[in-house]
Amino acid sequence: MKEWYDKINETDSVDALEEIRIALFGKKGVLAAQFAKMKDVPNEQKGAFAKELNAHKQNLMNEFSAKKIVLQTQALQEAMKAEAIDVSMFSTKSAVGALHPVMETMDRIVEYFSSMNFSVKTGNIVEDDFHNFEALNLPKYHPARDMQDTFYFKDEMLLRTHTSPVQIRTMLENKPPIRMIAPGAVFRRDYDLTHTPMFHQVEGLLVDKEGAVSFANLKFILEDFLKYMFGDVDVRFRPSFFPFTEPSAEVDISCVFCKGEGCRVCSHTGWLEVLGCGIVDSNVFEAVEYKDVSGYAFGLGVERFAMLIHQIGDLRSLFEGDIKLLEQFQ
Ligand code: 2NL
Repeated sequence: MKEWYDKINETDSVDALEEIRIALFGKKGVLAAQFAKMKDVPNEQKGAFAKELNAHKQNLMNEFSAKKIVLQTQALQEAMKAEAIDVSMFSTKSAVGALHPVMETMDRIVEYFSSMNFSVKTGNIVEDDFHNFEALNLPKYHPARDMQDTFYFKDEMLLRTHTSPVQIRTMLENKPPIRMIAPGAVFRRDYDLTHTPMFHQVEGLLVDKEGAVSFANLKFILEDFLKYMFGDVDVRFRPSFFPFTEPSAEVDISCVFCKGEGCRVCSHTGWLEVLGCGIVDSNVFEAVEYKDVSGYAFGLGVERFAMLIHQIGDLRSLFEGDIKLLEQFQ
């Protein structure tokens, strides 16, 4: 019997202990075999034999139970250690959020004009024909509408092709003077290297008394603005045409890639077109019933600004949600 105490004590796993239990206490186990010997023991010794065997049985069962608790506790602790989750541990690669380069650029544009006392207005993305076209001197069937062909709903409703309807609504709801910008998403039926069907615009409008607003005022603020955005660049104005301004101009900056030397990006001209502007056409003021006023207006594409600031080659990459591109602007 003695060796079974040692066996129990030396066991180091729950499984091995279970094998001992079967070998010792099982139906065909060691104890059962000892009790079976009772019938061969002379009668006068049976009492002492049974007493000793029962004592062993009781002691072995106590040893077994104690060992079982020790081994089970040990196994549980090891399992808990192995499966433990350290909730205080965090990945060193946790991502840092950042504004999309288009939004960051838009914020910077808004910041400049806010500092110049322009108020910031937003409006509807789904507009009607009057506010998007008619009031802006773009009558139905006017060929200039082709340039801005867009997405139509029923009943002359459409996705706005510029943020100008915000200015029209602001003029209809307020008396002059007006000094505002309208940032936001606009839609056109275009898709290539430099055009996406949705892009962002900031348009500006300033209206005051007749004779109070000159092209010189417009020229000053746009030059100052472009130097704020692009640093020490040259700025030039070229005559152009927009239906809603007369006279109109396109504004170029000296190429930010080659400093005006001539390169692929500026088509070897040394200049990059960044803005359209002009003196508000009298037909626009007529449409909103403004009398004896003068004003200037301008419009720009935010994606184009973001591309030039961050030197991004393909406009479409700004809309692909590619984390590798976006991470570069954190
Ligand atoms: C461009 C050119 C421009 C305007 C937008 C405007 C708005 C009103 C009245 C008159 Cl309510 N003009 N906006 C004027 C000139 C140019 O945008 O190239 N945009 C991306």
